[in-house]
Amino acid sequence: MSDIKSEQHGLSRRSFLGTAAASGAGIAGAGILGLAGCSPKEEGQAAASAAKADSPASAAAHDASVVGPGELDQYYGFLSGGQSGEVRLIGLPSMRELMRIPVFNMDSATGWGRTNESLKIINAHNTAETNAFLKASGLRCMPNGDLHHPHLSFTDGTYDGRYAYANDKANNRVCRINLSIMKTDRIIEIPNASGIHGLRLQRYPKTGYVFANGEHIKPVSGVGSLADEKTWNAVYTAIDGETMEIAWQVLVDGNLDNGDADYQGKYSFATCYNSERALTVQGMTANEQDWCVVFDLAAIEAGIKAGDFKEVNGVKMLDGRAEANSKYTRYIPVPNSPHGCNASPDGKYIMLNGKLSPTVTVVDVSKLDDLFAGKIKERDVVVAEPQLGLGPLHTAFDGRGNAYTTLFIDSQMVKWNIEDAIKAYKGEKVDPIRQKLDVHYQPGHNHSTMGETKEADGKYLVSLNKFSKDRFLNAGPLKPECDQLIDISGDEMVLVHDNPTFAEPHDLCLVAASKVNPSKTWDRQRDAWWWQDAEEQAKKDGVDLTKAAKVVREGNKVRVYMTAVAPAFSVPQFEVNQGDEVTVYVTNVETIEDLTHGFTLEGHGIAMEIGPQQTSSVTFIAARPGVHWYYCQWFCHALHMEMAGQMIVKPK
Ligand code: CUK
Ligand code: CUA
Repeated sequence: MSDIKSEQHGLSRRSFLGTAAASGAGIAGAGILGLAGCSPKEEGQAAASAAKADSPASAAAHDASVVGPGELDQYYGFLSGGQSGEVRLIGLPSMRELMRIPVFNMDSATGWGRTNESLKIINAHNTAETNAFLKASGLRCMPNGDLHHPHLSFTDGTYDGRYAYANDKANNRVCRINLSIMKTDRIIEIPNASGIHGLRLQRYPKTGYVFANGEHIKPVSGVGSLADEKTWNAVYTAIDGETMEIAWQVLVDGNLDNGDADYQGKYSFATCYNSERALTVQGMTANEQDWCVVFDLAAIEAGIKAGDFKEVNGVKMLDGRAEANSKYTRYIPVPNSPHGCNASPDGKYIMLNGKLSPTVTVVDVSKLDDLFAGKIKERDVVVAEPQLGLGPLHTAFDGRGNAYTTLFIDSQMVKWNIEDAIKAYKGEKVDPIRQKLDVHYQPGHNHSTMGETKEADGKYLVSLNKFSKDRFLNAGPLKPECDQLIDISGDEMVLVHDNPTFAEPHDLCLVAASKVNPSKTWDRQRDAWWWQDAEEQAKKDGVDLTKAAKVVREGNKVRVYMTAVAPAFSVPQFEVNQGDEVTVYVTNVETIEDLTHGFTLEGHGIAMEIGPQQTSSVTFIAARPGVHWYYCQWFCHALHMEMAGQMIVKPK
């Protein structure tokens, strides 16, 4: 395995690093863990040669990513924020960050996780256990999340610009982002499953189902026993993308990792790295082969109709375990602890990335009917298994028959031809590998423009690298990640740009700009659901939110209604008693774009965004006697500093 060389640079630091990593590893194939086997001296030498090797190519092609002042990008990128819990919107090819969309985090700028409107969305579908936990902990909402996989809704195999969905591995949640306002509009917690990780969508006829993999095995109510981990299971979940209700769950064996769905609307897939059902690294990596679980969607729907399920914590759960010999699932053996799972844009193949095996396993989707009918065996659906390099994690496509796989240990992108890989598997003497390109360093996901749709256009590929090491000015012990842009429009991949990113992009979607059309301001009619509670309360108080300047007292509850028009709040001062429960409603009545106001109340942990035509509200206890200024925290006018007021809190 260690003789795979970089075609571009001969035996560069990558093969060197890969060799060191592989030989430093104690257990077979666990070279990923062996990265620590690379000494600082080796890293330094290697880095110097890498910088030299790359400079001609990057300099020559640098222009390709320059989008001048005032010019617009051609693609949106929906980038995961990993353990930052947010989604980031970037532009391609400039790789400029356009926006951050808070989801599973709390956000100081917009008040996400603090405003009444955001808390309602965040907490609306918590399980009873989570609500009890929040209460016991004195938390308003889960303050963190680990967002890996943002993906956009489909109609007929391509993006329809309606929604994005993403997972939270840390707190077992799935979100939906409404692309017209670029805000999270639903968050649901998934019961029964643990470690919601892989997330992909039904492509055909539309989304449809949102498929979410439960990564961690645990005792599932009514099936597993705490005392015996061999009875623990993972749970695969299908969510209705329109209602955001859980349609069904399937009980499966082994830790589910990543997933995808076909282009025909018949099957979905999930890789598994722990067929051993072990709880330790040694145990999980013991087998030479793990598997990919295939789900037969029509069979599952028929099973639900026929009542072949158990209701577990309010969810319909079918039995798809390996030993159950279920009609709902098949387990395809795949070497070795496979990770990424990617459908090719021609709709023909599913790529299963070997991670601890240097191979990608290619499954022919057209053979799955026969597999489920019992006419062929599991491995008969495999039509290629090219050996590509060390640590294949994820694969992207150019729509011209080529695949691009990230090699984590080799720190490379490998371009290979799918049909040649199939010929080689049949025994023909062809080499499917077209090119290997160094990336910096240790790539995880990659994604090509429109590459997970039938409209894959083969223009750009982004490599999301886990380590930046020496690539940027040292930022301290915690280094940024490194996102790299690769031009794939020609015969050769060319690295054109890289930039640092904060913790920690896993995945992204690259969408033609024409597919997404966000609004320029909020729409009081269309978006009324956002401030529905405020509207109802205002009606009871005889207040029109868009004209309000009113303080309403009801016992120890105080409601303050105001508008924001540059450069003033309609209520410049209000008075409450210490201990009152105060709700402030602010409506921004500006009609022009980019005139966002804010409301920050000093000393109360409160700040919120109020976009043009939006209403935002926040509730708090006036526990601190004295004078507390509130001010607009979005620079909106020459008199922005003067856009302020005072809350007077009279002591008890
Ligand atoms: S996983 Cu991160 S590199 Cu969560 Cu998609 Cu593969
Ligand atoms: Cu309104 Cu600053």
